[in-house]
Amino acid sequence: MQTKALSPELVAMMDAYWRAANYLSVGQIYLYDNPLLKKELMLKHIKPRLLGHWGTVPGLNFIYVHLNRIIKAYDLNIINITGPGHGGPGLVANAYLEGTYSEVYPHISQDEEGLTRLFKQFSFPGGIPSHVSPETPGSINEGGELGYALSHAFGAAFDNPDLLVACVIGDGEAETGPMATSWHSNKFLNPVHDGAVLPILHLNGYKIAGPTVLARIPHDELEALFHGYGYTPHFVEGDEPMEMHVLMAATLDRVVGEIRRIQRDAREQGFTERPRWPMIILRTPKGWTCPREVDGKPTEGTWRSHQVPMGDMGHPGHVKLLETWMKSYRPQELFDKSGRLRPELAGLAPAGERRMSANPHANGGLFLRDLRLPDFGDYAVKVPKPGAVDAEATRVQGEFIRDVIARNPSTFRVFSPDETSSNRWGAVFEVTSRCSMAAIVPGDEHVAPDGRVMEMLSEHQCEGWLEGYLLTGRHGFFSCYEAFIHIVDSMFNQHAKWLDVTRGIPWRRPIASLNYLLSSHVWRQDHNGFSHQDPGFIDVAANKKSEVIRVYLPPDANTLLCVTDQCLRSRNCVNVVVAGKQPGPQWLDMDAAVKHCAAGIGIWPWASNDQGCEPDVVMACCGDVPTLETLAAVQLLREHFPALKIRVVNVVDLMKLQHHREHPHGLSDGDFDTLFTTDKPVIFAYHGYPWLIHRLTYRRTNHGNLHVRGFKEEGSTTTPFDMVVVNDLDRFRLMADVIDRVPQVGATAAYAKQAIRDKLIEHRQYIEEHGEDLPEIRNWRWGLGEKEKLAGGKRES
Ligand SMILES: Cc1ncc(C[n+]2csc(CCOP(=O)(O)OP(=O)(O)O)c2C)c(N)n1
Repeated sequence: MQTKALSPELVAMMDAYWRAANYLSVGQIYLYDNPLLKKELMLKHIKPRLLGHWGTVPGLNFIYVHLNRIIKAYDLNIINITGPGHGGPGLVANAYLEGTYSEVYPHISQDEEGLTRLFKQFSFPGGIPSHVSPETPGSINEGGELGYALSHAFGAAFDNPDLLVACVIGDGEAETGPMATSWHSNKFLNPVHDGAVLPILHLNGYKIAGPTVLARIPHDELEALFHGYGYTPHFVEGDEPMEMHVLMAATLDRVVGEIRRIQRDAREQGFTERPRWPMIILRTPKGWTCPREVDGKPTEGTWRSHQVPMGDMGHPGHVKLLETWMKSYRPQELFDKSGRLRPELAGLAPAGERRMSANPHANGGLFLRDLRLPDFGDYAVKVPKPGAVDAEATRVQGEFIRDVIARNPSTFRVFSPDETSSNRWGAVFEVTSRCSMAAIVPGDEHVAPDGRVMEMLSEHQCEGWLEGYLLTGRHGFFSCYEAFIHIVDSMFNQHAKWLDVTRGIPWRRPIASLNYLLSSHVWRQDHNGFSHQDPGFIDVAANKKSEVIRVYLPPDANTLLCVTDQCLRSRNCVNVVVAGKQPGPQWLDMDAAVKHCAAGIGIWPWASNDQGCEPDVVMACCGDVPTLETLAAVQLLREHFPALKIRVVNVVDLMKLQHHREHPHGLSDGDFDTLFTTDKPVIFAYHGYPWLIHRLTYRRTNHGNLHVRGFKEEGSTTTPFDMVVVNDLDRFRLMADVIDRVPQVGATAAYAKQAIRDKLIEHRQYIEEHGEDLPEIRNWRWGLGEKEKLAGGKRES
């Protein structure tokens, strides 16, 4: 195959550039000193602990130099996503060769001293990690946990019409679930207003220690697989560098031509049909160019080259072998005596922001603009007095989100695994649709190629797309069932780690926060039952660095609106918002909601009767259903024990419970003690697993008196009230908890407890006969008399 653009001179130069990148990569893995091998290599020049991955690196470097060529030849705007992010040395080497590395880290200068530091810092205490971590300029995908590269790539390309996202996918990585589903992203990429993604499947044949699936299936099956996914696969296969350069360059020329044709057609004629985007299948030897054999065992082209091809450098002959290997790249042809890359080679790299390591899309905060937000107060539910009206909190939130979409037509998207409607955000379909480039048939509702609602039934895909979208400077919201957000626990982990690290990197600009709405939550999974009941994502979130984690449990629609506005304005955080979608009582008017959310936690005076004195008990609640049960319990208590002084504390911002030295939102001990007292019983009704509340408060003065009720893995397809009953979170149980802990309740306690027991028996008999909750439970309202009902009086109908 020929390519006009590639003269023999250019091939030779590109090969030299590739050798330079490979040399710097090997140097990073092995060398402590003597970076230009000016002296004979000795053991003392080698790091004592060799930590890194070589096998994928020569392939990554090969791709890089070829992308550089097309950036220059076609003036392309490319970012490069490295699935096998364990190939960190390669990407660091290229950022260094392009000069970006020295610009952001001036002490890693373009000379022998800088080279020494570059080599030493890699996988070294006080230095940089071994992966394409946030410290690596040009990276938006660490690739430590494999599987997310392609979803990230498509997320980056959405609404970036001029961007081409090259995405290297390891053949091992291609075996992961998230990667397997992410090939379908091409059904969601609109060639009119989105950029392009070029997947480069890197078949180097092996994972850590075994063969990969895709490297061991016949060519026609492989081709058919990717054809079936809707791509045009282009094969680049071989191990002879000069031939491979020519083949790769020619293939990239064709690929660029195809991408341009697709985009031109779509942009001139509008979207007509889903394009068949090109992709590359690159088959090269694993560890390409490293020693063929080490200690008599094949190494180049095998799994043995995955990490450090020669680990034990004390072994006779290994130092010599390393020296021979490094000298095979002919460093004296690549770097001048001072250690600087020769100018004719340096000239191969693109300039300025066209360098993939300096492309601002890979430092998305540079592009970030505040959203144009409507006034959330305009969506307020009118609440004449607490509990007077019912509303579906997320439906109200959906109206706000609808207008965020409308006002930000190219910088905000909604992501959901098919739950936008189910979670009651249906209002968004008044202004947009579900995005799809695939066939649309009569009967489809709200499906269109330019939709802003990204729905695919893969939490991985949604999470990956959103992360890619955020990391390149845009905004979004992920709406998910609470139980199934666990599917992306580890993706969330990786993103939270990324955010945490970027906080310490001055050149990385803050990005929009990752916002989750978790609805259809544990307490109201009426259709689905036990499998759908799991509030544990909050616990996962709470494990991460407090600086990047926020958890909100707004008790009603107006507080949910405030919190949503807050999330959309926040930066560099993960905001977890848990809110119900079922009709429920509304507690706060907008004015009160704004004040309550600003504080994050507070006494609800209208529900309390301890004004002017010490309370006998604090009834705390966090989450919409626990708040409802708490208020119902408070009402019962006040009717039965009028002298009892009760304080009601509601928590919207869960992290308020933590100490202010442990979380930026945390309360000081003084403020915590003021709310929760230092010695009174606290009955805490919590949305999730109770132990988290203990964990957050274990050092507080009054922790010994804290009694937490929450979800304890009791569930089924049953009535809403029975869910709280079986988990001991119901109003009667909370009332009993108070009776058990507060001596002041006095002589009437025995009768009240008996009435509670009888009521719970009545509840069970009623639901088993009628299939729904007792009318007095269904129709309960704050402020109505309960005493006679508890005592078995007249029932409402
Ligand atoms: C999800 C996940 N599982 C396991 C690993 C451990 N791991 C690191 S590299 C690797 C092999 C990767 O193979 P491939 O994607 O083909 O990359 P390459 O061969 O180019 O190094 C594995 C299993 C990981 N990083 N992420």
